[in-house]
Amino acid sequence: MTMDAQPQTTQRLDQEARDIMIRNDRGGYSVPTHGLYPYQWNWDSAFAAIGYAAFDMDRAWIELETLMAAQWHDGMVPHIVFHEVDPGYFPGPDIWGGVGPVPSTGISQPPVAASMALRLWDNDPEMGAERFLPMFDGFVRWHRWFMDWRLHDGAVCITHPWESGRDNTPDWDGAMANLIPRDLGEYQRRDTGHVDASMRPHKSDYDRYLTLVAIGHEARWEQGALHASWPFRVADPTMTFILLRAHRDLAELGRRLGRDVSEIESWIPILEAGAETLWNPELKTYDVRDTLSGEWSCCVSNASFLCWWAGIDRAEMLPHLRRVNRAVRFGVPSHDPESPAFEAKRYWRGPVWAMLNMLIAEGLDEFGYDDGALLRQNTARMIEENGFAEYFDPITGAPAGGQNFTWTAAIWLDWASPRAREENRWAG
Ligand code: 2M8
Repeated sequence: MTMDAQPQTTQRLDQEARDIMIRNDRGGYSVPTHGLYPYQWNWDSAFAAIGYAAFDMDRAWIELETLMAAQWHDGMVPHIVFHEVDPGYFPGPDIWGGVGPVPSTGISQPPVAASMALRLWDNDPEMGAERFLPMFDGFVRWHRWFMDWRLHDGAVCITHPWESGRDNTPDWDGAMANLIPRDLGEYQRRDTGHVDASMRPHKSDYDRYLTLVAIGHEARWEQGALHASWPFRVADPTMTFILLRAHRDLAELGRRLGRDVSEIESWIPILEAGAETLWNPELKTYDVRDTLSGEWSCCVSNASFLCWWAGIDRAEMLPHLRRVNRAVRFGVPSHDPESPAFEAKRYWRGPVWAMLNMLIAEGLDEFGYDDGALLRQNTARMIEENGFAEYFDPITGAPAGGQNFTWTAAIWLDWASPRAREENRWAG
């Protein structure tokens, strides 16, 4: 772990991060990066909002408002909003057949948005009530949609690897192997035209991703019809911990607005109990469980360490965190470096993701562990040395995936930059 950067370095990187955000701004929404991801992604936007908050508060709120404007009639807020069709990304709106008010995908993504909205309000006490009030009911309906359609024994499930945001993590290798892909004929991926194939999921993964999309599209994404027969349903710590925290934060937002938050508060103990069903007693970690086969994944991932963010401090987790971080130069690796499935550069099978580091570190801060401050410094150093990549090789720090990435820039501006730590009351 290292000392904070020199002030000139900080200033230069703050400017670079702002420039990236401005370049990725498409007017009302941000793309994660030019080329590879030309649309609005749900959790990317939530992180983008806190990045904008460092220099343009109005633009920060607009990011969330645009996202919520894509909310479906049933309450779901989609994982991608296809504002303008771009042939550079596959699968696009025609393949998804979303039925919302704006072309979109038919699944959601980790609901960090309420937590980021609370952060915006803290940063903007004068306008917080005015900007959040019109969105409050939409947020409640979205959170309720998860409670209605995604619970298994109180833990939150994903119905597509893309729903968790951790697309190709080894956590669902077992569930993916059990999913029989359809014969999809020829299709052309676009991601490997932007980024080296060694950093991306395999074709066998894409066959399954697209099979699930085809099933949902055929059923017009009607949850009642899909629920019983859906062939991929995995209880996931990412979703469970992030939604649990988001319920707490949404309840706080509702209280500030003088709204009745009893329904939101009633969801909290359900997810607290659900989180404990993700405790793998043999591995002694929070783990993924395939609800169809009942099998554990037996993986320690960066999502396992979101427990503190959710308000849960389990004694066994800190030694795991220290162990995986000792094995790499830059923590937190997305998969256990001691596992044979670990791949340092392949997307969610090993690389470090700055925005998950922020959530993990802030959870640690809240429980008074120094590990949070150390992780912030370590993440700052990773970005100083390697730029604003989509993700990073944890062993060397080498930038991987897309470059000039919105969420890495946003995380720098809001949290990792030494300036942010001084300015923001939440920073450790
Ligand atoms: C990645 O996922 C998309 C599909 O949603 C893709 O690979 O095409 C993931 O890292 C996801 O978490 C992220 O939101 C998205 C955009 O940054 O890219």
